[in-house]
Amino acid sequence: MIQSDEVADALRTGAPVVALESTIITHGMPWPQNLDVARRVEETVRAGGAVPATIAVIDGTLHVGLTDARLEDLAQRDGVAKLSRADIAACMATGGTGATTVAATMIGARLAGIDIFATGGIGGVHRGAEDSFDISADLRELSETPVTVVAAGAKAILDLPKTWEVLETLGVPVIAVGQDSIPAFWSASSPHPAPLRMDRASEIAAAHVMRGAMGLPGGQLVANPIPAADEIPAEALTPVIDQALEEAAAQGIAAKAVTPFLLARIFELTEGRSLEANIALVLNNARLAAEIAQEIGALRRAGGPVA
Ligand code: PSU
Ligand code: MN
Repeated sequence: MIQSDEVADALRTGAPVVALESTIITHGMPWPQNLDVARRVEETVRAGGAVPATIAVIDGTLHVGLTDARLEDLAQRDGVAKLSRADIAACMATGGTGATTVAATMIGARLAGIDIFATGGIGGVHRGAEDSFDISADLRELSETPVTVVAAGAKAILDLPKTWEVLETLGVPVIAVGQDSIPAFWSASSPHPAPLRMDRASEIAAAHVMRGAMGLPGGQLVANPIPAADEIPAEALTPVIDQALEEAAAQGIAAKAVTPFLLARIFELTEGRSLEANIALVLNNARLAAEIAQEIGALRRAGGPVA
């Protein structure tokens, strides 16, 4: 593993660090906005008083914290693999280059000793999963790897009720921030009541440290609503999502190609509007994650929340 100097220094001194995924850059957003967003997310983490650690596998080496040159190269390179739990070790063993999904970023963060990670949305149970069995490895990772993930919920391309049921079955805390429903990515609220609600970063940090102290495996999903000004109403997106899903089915898109295909089609069909909202919510998540990282650091210095 190669850590950037900045990340290595922060981890050695106990300064706050926020992990960031790279699949959102390579498979989640189009060039060149992807590079711009990746840089802005890193700046936002810094402005929040934490060190950003974007994670990726480059030529067989796991990088935790990318130089700007590596970030730029990754953002425009063709043929970068999409790595989840199933393929990250194989990619490293064979000298490959790949971007990390939520699951693989959690694995990288844990290896480096990073507690918290910010992204846009997690993978989940796909619509029609009762036939396709397509359930993202992100869900199981959340139940196994002790990293707190800040996201704006999950996209409506998924079957959201089934996604939340699976997380409950797996014992993953789903914490809505400052509201009683689970946010639905482009929309701040949803009809799904949140299993847990917290209004302060310090509470989320305390719950994270408490889980660690109890030896509970797995992380927490912090579901942070998109800022109201950036929301897209669900009614506006429903026909677009339905069209993208129909096209995916007609073209036989399957397995790990499904999520990138749907995201790309929705960006095209909304003429970039979905991307603007996506950018706003990722930055909002980076801000909250930096705050939680600081609170976790303060609790660790004080000996944790257990008296
Ligand atoms: N959801 C988004 N944007 C993304 C992804 C999901 O709104 O970029 C990416 C993340 O990297 C996530 C992955 O971990 O897609 C899930 O892919 P799959 O459904 O194949 O597990
Ligand atoms: Mn899948």
